[in-house]
Amino acid sequence: MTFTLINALPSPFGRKVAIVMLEKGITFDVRYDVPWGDKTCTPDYSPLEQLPILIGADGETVYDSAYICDWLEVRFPEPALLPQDPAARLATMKRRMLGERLMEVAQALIFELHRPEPSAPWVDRQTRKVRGALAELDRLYDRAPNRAGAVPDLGDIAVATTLLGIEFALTSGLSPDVAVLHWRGSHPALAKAVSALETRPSFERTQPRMMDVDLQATVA
Ligand SMILES: N[C@@H](CCC(=O)N[C@@H](CS)C(=O)NCC(=O)O)C(=O)O
Repeated sequence: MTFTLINALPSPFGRKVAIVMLEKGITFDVRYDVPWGDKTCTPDYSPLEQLPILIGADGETVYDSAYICDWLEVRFPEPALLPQDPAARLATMKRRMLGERLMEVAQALIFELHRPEPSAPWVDRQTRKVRGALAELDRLYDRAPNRAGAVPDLGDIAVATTLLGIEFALTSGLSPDVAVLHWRGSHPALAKAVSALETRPSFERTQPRMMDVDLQATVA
């Protein structure tokens, strides 16, 4: 059975799904799309008009990266990316939730900074959330240092794709250079966990790349 993943080259949400599929050994084709563009195909498959979207050979469509990962875990349970033990499972789900929410607030901050007149209170609010989520995740990884050497679970994959997505946004110029987004130098436990994952084939094969996206035009 072959899947098609509708994705965007720089998307951390799409990368997370691609990594989960590679870790589970699921074969898939990729179709690239720009969801903000006039020619986007996302409305044909998702009422939320966002990618990633997974299309099965039977035409079933699955959307929203978190739900796609859950769907894959149910349909393809091996290798398991969520632990069975209840405490470990909840810890994984917490890291995953923080990783996913962090990407959303970082994205909201970046979008706001692209506006002609960013709202200072809104920027402050998103900045506090980014700072808080990074500090909490660093604390969680510091308390569980063995995560850095373990086979990644859904929490690790969500956290790492978010952090690497933020880093890519900075280095590619998608994001203005704001201090709070430079997580690597200031969060040693996160830096260690991400370094251990970056060299895995699933991460190497899904490195983010630039696409022709004009965020300023989109948000202005
Ligand atoms: N919660 C969604 C967020 C996905 C998301 O923000 N995707 C972006 C591309 S990276 C998108 O499609 N944006 C278009 C829009 O929000 O209208 C998920 O996890 O799948």
